[in-house]
Amino acid sequence: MAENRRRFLSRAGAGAAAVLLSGCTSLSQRKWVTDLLSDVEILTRHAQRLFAGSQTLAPEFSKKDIAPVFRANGTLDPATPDYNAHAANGFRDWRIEVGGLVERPLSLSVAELRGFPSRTQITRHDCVEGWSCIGEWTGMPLRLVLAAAKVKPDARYVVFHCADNMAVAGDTPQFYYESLDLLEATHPQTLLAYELNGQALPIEHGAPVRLRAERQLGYKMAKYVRRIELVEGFAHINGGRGGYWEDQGYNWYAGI
Ligand SMILES: Nc1nc2c(c(=O)[nH]1)N[C@H]1C(S)=C(S)[C@@H](COP(=O)(O)O)O[C@H]1N2
Ligand SMILES: [Mo]
Repeated sequence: MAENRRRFLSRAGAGAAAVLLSGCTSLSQRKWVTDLLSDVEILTRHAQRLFAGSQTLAPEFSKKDIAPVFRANGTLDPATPDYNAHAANGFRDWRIEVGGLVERPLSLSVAELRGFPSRTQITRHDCVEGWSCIGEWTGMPLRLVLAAAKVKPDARYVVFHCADNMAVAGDTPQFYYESLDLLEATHPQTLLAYELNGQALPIEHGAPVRLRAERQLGYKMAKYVRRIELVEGFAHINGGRGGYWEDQGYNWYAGI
């Protein structure tokens, strides 16, 4: 019974999000629509957390369910001179900076990430554009990174800054970014992933390291992570809504 209700709620939530988000490029220009979306979002978040519990795991699948080709979406190659140089060097010198509201700022290479305990999970990726794909991800649980950095008590969100510039050539650079609250960031299935299906992460999927947050829609899962920043709020970052797509009108809370 509880299980049925949970399934119903998560489907209803995903359905509502999909309906509200379709065609949101033009709708989101209107302020009343985004205000309404954020009210609905708060209700959805509260309802889901009330019924689903804070640490419920997203479903995991078996090897036979893995898609032969994992679909790629959004940026497929950041292709900046800096990124190209790192790629040519097998990302040996790539470092992820962890800073902001932490007692111990970190700078982690991919080799160092691989030295921590890892988690491997076969999960389904759901994109708001209406496709899903099952793949096997391996990475370092983000909660271990946060524990190593010693998050300060006033931190509430984790912001992921990426290496891909979303602005058209000639415009002010606008790098992809995303954010999670600490509940989602410390969830056991939230990883800094460096492998897909047992291979080093390919460039189109976010090499060398991308976020996996398995209870969230695809756009939350930042690829090409360069910097992780602990903050009290994100109003001061770019458009102020906590992510590149959120700044264009998507919901900040993308729970499924
Ligand atoms: N840095 C960055 N991260 C990103 C995107 C992007 O364009 N840039 N696209 C997002 C979207 S909408 C989806 S569905 C997934 C796609 O991940 P994939 O290419 O591994 O399928 O990455 C997300 N993370
Ligand atoms: Mo997506």
